[in-house]
Amino acid sequence: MIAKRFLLGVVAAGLVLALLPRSAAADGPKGTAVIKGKVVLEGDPGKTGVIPVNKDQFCQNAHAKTKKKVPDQGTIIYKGQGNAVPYAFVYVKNIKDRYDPPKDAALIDQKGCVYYPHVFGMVAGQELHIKSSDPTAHNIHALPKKNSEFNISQPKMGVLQRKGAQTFTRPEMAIKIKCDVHPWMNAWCHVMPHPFFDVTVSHESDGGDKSKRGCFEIKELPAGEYEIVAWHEKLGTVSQKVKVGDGETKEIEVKMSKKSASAAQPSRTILASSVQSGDASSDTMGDEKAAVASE
Ligand SMILES: [Cu+2]
Repeated sequence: MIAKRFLLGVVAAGLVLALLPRSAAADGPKGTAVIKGKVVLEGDPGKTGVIPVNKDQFCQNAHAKTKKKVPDQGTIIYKGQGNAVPYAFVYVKNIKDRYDPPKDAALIDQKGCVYYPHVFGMVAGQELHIKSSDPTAHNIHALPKKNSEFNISQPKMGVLQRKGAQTFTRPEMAIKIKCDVHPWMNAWCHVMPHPFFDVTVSHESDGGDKSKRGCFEIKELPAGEYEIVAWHEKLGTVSQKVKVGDGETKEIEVKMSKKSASAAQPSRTILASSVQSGDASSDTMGDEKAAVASE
């Protein structure tokens, strides 16, 4: 009798365990492998585009102190640093496990009528907080295809963090984010099912380290053979296979070119009047020899 009760207890405990929500253990495996490297452009980068902030007095004033033209972030190539490509989204394609989103929210800021960061990644389900550092009106309009669209007006400075309101629940590449008040304001959000991605380092104004421009690093990978994909809004996507073992760091160079642009997302339109002739790059990037990957 006692043995029978014990057996029933074991069966019941097993049932409870089996019925526990899978989310309790949804986070996929992490490891100790690292894949890092640099994204570079092969070929002539052309000139850096300039955004027409002068079409709005507030936006113009916000940049008046620096007396520099405001670069179109998607056209910046660091010619003086081996044609380093900033704002490329680099990710691992063939990860089968699903991962829980991090508890910390991602943050996008509207500052001087420019989005920071210009390109970012999130894990599906992660919160997105939306900040405005500008005492002028913006609206932030996300245009996903697989997730819910949102369009929020932001008449004041501050951080919007309405729980659940700005979350992309499904993986989706290249969600365009724009401001309907200032048509040059654009950002790109990539929603991934896992955390194995990075954005190549950009200008210091967007949190970049000058010595690491164009570089990326994907950490905590389980050992394996992976397809590494790099996406850039003007240069399209390229991929390569990389095999990496436990505790190993593999360094790669990712080459993009105008040819790879044929598979690109639709390019942002830069108003012809906004692209200055002459050496806008040295104006915009200070000591940079930045130049544009022309369209
Ligand atoms: Cu705006």
